[in-house]
Amino acid sequence: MRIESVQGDITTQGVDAIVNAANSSLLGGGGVDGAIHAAAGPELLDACRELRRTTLPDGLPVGDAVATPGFRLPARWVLHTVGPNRHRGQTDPVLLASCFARPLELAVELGASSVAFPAVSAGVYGWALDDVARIAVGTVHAWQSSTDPEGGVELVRFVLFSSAALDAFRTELG
Ligand code: AR6
Repeated sequence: MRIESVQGDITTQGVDAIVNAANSSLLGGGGVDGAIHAAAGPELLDACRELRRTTLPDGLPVGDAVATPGFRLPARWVLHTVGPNRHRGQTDPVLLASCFARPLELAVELGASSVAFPAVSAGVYGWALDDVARIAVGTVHAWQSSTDPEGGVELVRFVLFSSAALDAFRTELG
């Protein structure tokens, strides 16, 4: 499995699945969530509303993930996850690690072989970029060494909006 980092906009990535840094409501927001909904079109909000109506009436728990189609995005799937919000005292790194592990598990279930992640929780949810980079890269490395190298996810790409975020991830990736 290849792990890489690039600076850019996750909505334009030609990968099988992109990860959304959503909130528990799944009904949209600002940041990367707003950009993904804008690019995917209104069908994405409809799909999220349907999840709330059916399997997730109480919303998506912090650290979990759920898939929808990508609709008008180049990516076939959106894997919505909910990062811990430091401003609400959610400081457990295990919760943030889960935001990188759960989408990879979903990707395997869906047959998605390339996955792009943003810096989940590094924006509105207030985690330091260095902490997010360390936890994200550590989680993907651990996941890589615990899974079958044949088949499954072949590419993980961290897509960072700022050069500061790119630097933080590049430092961790070595
Ligand atoms: N592509 C890649 N990265 C982006 C993009 C983009 N188009 N836009 C922003 N980022 P945030 P969070 C970066 O705030 O901290 C929403 O309102 C951004 O610079 O999007 O998990 C949700 O609905 C930052 O480094 O997510 C939730 O309520 C990173 O993505 C809440 O924000 C994450 O910033 C989630 O907060």
